[in-house]
Amino acid sequence: MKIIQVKTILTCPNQNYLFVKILTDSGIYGVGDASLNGREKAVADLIDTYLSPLLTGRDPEQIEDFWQLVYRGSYWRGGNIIMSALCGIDMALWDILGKSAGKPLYALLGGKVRSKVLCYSHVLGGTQEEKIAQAAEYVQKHGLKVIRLRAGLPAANGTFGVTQSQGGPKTEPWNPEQEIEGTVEYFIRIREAVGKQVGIIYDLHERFSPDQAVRVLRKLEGYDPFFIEDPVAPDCVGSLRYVREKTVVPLAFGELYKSRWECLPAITGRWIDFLRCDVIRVGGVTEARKIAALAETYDIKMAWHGPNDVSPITHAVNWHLNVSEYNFGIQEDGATDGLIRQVVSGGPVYQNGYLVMENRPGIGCDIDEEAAARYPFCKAYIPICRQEDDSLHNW
Ligand code: CS2
Ligand code: MG
Repeated sequence: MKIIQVKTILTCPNQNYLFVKILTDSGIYGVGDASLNGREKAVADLIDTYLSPLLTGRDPEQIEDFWQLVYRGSYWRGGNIIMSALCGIDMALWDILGKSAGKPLYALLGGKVRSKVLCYSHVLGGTQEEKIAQAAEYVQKHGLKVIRLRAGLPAANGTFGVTQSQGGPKTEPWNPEQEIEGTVEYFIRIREAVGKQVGIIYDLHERFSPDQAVRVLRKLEGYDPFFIEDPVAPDCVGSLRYVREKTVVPLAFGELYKSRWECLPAITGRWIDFLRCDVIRVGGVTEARKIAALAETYDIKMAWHGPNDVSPITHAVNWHLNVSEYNFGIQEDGATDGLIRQVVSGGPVYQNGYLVMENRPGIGCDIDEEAAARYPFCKAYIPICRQEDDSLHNW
């Protein structure tokens, strides 16, 4: 079998996505997700200009060799643009392998060790009262066992990108002292509303400095968080260790890591309980399974990043990893309903607190290219944060 064409598909069904479709001379094709919120075109150009010519004429089964060719062979290793491009291709190659073997991706990864995937969803709401009502409804009506709250403005419409082209990023305010108080009060109110049996995750979204994060975490210790996500930013590696040494709250980290080497200090130092890498950011299935194996070696559970800004293709890949990896923890289930469903079919489905998926060869998703063309790319930025003195802060 030989690769005859590599297509990039840039589309904006309410949110920009970048897909890769790899066609072979056997008629089998594979699909992958290379979306990088706010930088989609840069990734598409890398694939179209540099990577597609390297793929054409190759045997699609040589997945590891292609991964190494892009990672090491370009000399300039890694980074978000390269790894996202590599991921879109890597997913599509695994999809081809599964389809040609007539097996779902999880079977290629060693087979199922569980039948369904525990998941959590985001409490969005508007006012705090609305959020509390929404959390209670998630649990009582929809059977969610774990819910997720978030620091700052919630991931509501427009926060993640886009319904129309933007001239520049939207600015949100950030006041750390108010946020420390607000975070703790909000968590306690939600705990009272949903009861003791429900897991509560709080994504601090890299917003707090190490000392502020410790203040928040210590105050939350008595309220049993399932885990606290990204209490600090990843730039200063030692900050996570500083926080870890001062609290007993379970910690989750990793959505900004771009390789297994970046994960190493947190894994080997046991600074975290859940590793939350993003399959797209780390370069696809090939790297994801190595990262999961490394984490398993150190008794750390996986909680793959699954936000609203990745497509059902990535949610499906997460699902295949989750059912086949021993050290599964939980899966983030960012909403994938809405217009994207016109473009991508397949992917996991929510059922009473878990995600389930039909048995199909490969990843189990397909792209409707005509539907994608109906929603053209729309330039948009991730928002930014500014403090009261106008200084820029992590969003
Ligand atoms: C968030 C992400 O889901 C999460 O945990 O941190 O939604 C993140 O804000 C987005 O992926 C940014 O595009
Ligand atoms: Mg997060």
